[in-house]
Amino acid sequence: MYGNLSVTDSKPKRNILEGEDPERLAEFEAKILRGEKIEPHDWMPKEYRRQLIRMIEQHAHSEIIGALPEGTWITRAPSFKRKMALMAKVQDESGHCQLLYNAAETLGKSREAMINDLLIGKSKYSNVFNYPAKTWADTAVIAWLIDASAIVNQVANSKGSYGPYCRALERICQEESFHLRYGYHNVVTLATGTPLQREMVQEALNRWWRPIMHFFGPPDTVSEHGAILMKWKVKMASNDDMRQSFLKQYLPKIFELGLTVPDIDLHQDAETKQWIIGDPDWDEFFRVINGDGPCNAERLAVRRTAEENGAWVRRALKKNTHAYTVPLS
Ligand code: BYC
Repeated sequence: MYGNLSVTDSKPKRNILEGEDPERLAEFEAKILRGEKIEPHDWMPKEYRRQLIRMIEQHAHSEIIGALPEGTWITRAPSFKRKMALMAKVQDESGHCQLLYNAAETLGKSREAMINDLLIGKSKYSNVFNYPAKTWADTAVIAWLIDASAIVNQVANSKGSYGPYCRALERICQEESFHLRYGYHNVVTLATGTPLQREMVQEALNRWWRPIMHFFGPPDTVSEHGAILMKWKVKMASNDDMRQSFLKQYLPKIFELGLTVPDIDLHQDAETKQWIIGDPDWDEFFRVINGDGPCNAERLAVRRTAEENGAWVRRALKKNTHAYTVPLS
């Protein structure tokens, strides 16, 4: 199903639970099994903390960088109504990153350290935001299908084990559902518009299809972290299962609009009804997430400039915090 992609067994596996107290570990795992939430002051294994920081931090970076491809279209939106809606969406995405950085901070990594790791290229963020939004139709496809992908993933994970992350995801998903409706409305408008508008939206879908397949992460046979994250209910389904859930929900809607996807091997298994996709070029996925995508350098450069331009505001806020602690008489 995925070309020649396979797990490499050459790396020796480290014991991720080395040094953990077996009794506390058993108690922690039993709590998760009972469906209870883990809160910041509860005991947790080091690996649970490390994995959560990695995943929530990547998610926060994805939101802040994710505002950029659509953000470039605010000034070029085709009507005042569309401009207002797009501005609200971009603002929401920036709000999501605040919620997520807050959730990650409860695990002990400071926001400054997270931002720094993003800016020096140490931390990852979602592959999809390293591609350009070439036309207005690209923003429509992003808002519909990338937000739909995010909802599939985040609604499931909001039922997970870490309290602060789950609560942030619940709020985020409510806003993403508005984004999805907005994106779908845009896509329908273009798909039922002039032949040129139809062509534009089909081209945008062709450009975004493979990155969207990559969005859910590499196949389960290759996913490094999936097994432990699912055991500890951080991820509520595997990458392939999330991808399948998206395909089942959204392929019929795409076809209903008379649009196609650029995958000649795509078919539905007659017995299982599972969608089987062709190889979406996993080499490209790994190149992009490791820094060599069409827009990686540009995206980080924009964030670095924003960080530098905002430094004086953060300095001023820090100074004023002291002023506010002095009681007014
Ligand atoms: N992009 O072991 P695996 C949004 C990395 S933003 C980049 O399967 P895991 C929106 C992975 O990190 C929402 N990297 O990983 C915003 C790992 O590398 P490291 C974004 C990826 O964690 C604005 C390696 O590949 N969503 O919706 O078990 C506007 C091996 O992977 C990707 C989230 O962040 C990727 N797509 O599963 C519009 C959801 N996939 O860390 C919309 C939260 C994998 O070892 N995250 N990698 O160096 C997750 O659910 C999981 O982390 C993933 C990956 C499913 C993404």
